[in-house]
Amino acid sequence: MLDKDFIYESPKLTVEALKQAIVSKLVFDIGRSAQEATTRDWLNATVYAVRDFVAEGWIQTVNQFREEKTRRVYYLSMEFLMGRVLSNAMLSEGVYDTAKQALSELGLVLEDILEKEADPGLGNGGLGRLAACFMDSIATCNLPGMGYGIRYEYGMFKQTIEDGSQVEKPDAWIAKGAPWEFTRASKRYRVRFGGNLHFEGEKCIWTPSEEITALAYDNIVPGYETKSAATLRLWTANAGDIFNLANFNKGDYFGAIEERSSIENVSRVLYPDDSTWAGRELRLRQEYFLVSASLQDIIKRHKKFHGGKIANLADKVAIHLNDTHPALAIPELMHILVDQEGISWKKAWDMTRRIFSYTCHTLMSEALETWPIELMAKVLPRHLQMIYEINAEFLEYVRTYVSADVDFIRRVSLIEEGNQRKVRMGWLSVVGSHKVNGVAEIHSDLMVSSTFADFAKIYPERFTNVTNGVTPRRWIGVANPKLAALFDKYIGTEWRKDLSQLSLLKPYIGKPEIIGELAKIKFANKKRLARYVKNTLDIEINPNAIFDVQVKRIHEYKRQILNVLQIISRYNQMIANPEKNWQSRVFILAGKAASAYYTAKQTIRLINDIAEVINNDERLKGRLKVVFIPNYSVSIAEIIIPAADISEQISLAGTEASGTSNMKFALNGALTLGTLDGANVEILENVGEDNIFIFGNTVEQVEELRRNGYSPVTFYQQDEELRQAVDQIALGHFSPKEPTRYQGLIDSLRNYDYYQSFADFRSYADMQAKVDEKYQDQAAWFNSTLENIANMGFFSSDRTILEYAERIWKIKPLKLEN
Ligand code: GP0
Repeated sequence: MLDKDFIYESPKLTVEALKQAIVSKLVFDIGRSAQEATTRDWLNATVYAVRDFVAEGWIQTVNQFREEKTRRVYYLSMEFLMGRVLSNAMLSEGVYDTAKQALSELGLVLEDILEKEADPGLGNGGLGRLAACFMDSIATCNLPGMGYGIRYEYGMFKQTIEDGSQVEKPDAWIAKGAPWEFTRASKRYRVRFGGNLHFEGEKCIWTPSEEITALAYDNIVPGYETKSAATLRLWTANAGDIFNLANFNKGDYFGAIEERSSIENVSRVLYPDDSTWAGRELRLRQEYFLVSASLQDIIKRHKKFHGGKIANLADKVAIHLNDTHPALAIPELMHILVDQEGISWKKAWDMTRRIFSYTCHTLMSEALETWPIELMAKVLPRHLQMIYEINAEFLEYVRTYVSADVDFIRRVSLIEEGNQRKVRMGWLSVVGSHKVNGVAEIHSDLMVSSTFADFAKIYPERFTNVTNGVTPRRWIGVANPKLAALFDKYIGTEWRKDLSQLSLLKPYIGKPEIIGELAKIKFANKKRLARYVKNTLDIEINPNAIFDVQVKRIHEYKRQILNVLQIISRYNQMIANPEKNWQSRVFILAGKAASAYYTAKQTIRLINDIAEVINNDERLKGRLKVVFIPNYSVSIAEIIIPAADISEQISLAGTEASGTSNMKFALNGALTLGTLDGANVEILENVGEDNIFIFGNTVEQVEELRRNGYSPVTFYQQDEELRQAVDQIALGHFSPKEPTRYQGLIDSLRNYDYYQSFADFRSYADMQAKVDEKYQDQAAWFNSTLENIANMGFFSSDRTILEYAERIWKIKPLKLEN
């Protein structure tokens, strides 16, 4: 599959040596003979062999960081959506072909083995996957950094489709074996909850009532073509050590153990909600569990490197908050510095603010975390106390230097007043950090003018933008080896570490040879996806059709419904004008709905209902197909994205913070069909308007419509095609057995349409017609995809992470010893 001449090969590992290593792992670590070994046994043996190889460089990196006592960053995130590890690790180490050959000599096929690897879904979507790309870039750029997260026993649920509807199943990924991780038996920390406070003079004493133990599991994140590797440390709650201390102290042995069941759930399951906030006690406990274990670990390591000294912590440590989920780290660090280390409040606060930085990933108000005071008082009384003190001091500052306006003060207070008083975690994160960033230019601008407008008055220099990026190693190297080989052939291999080199493709724009090769690669990837669809869903799709893809979480703001309306309208036109020379299309959708999100689940059902009608309508002669691919995940994305011709990025302007699949698609040679939202805006700036299909209202127009009382029914009445599609759904055309199935969905669209799908329908449908037109001229199309790719170099997560390193974390890449 990979073109031998252009792939970096490790000089050190021979086929023979790797073969021996794999067999030896099989026998001595797994305890199986080659005769009785299953594919999974061979997978594990291969992983152990490759892991040894990666571990060497990893240990060296860790040692060097220690010796150089260098400043480092710790990335705190409730989600890391890492994806499968083996093929990425082999490519990074330059042993992919060696392993392929070694396994083949053992009578095995590497690709079959790769398919057996579990895909740990320890994240929901964009935010978790971004954290994974960042780890890859930290490792590859030799940056001194480490990630901290939770080792959920159950990650994101597995989605199956039954009778057209989403059904959630637990994904017990650890049960299949987690051969990559290293258990760190010696890294155990106690995490405490509950109890009460009392004061001894000035000093606040917290007596917790519950205690659990956090255990560390380390995952190596190999850097590409470098010995350097990063560590992702994931915490697990140790059931054996969970006690209710209060009961225990009262001599209630049984009660103390009985409590376990409720508490030991801390690392059991990932909250499967993307962009909305659950507000449940277990989630608060999870957040604190991550924060407490990680900070203890960070401080212990710091002291060990610096002779027990803590005064220089802020010079040596940067901690990044991936959204507000780990924001309790701010009061936790204050608690450690003030209560345990005896540092003065003023000094501790100064250190805290120098240490923390925070990324905001959304503008959606329902995603902003606010914790009820009573809940926090119960679970984390000392932290609530700390937050009150931080707030008092902050509001004093605001009154003195910014504004004494009562309304202003009420708005910026860390405590929301009202029936139920709440702690505002976003506000806490801004006040406790020295830098706050959004994830695309438009998002960072809107953040400053809306969500954090008051704070931008108080701390204007604190806000900044760092546009997201994605790792080319996984999203081109692993996912699209043929395209990677094409790049290698024309511009050399350096693009993997310096994606701006894609611009070296520019001289080839308009050259038939490369354009032909590009078209062939796309076709091969489409055939690969068609095979997958045939095998899993038994649906035939034609690789000569336009593959039009929308894959992402199902959410109203992302507007899968707009896509559906357009598909139905296209279907109607095709039936009405059968003589027309219709461009063949396959609409591919995938994504999970939060389990409690009714409208999103209805949307999935509607997609499957229209697919059923359209795919079985023989009048279309197979020229239109709709496919919903179940269980969207990193490994399925790796098959879908390289096969796309059109990348649907159609959120309502002003709602998608950045998007990151938009970058992956464009890098893989799809053209973007999108609104002026999130990073689409910067993609347009980079690739130029001839190579992207932009439609729909701008943020300003969206706001104006809202201000003037947006009336979806007006658009519905004016546009016959829209009206027909909407009525068909409403009247049960696609759900004949239950005609009223989508009544509620449609009523809400006709009356409110909060995300203004009706307003953008016409320009969207017209732009889709332009897509058909452009696709007619294949040479022009693939020339556009080439120009598109050549201008996408900016969107590497290496560029992103180096911006964070320089402007926010103030850390420097390490010069590695050989
Ligand atoms: C944002 F607020 N995102 C959140 C959240 O809770 N979860 C999440 O995945 C996403 C944004 O929606 C995004 O626009 C963005 O690119 C990503 O965070 C990373 O910044 C699309 O996935």
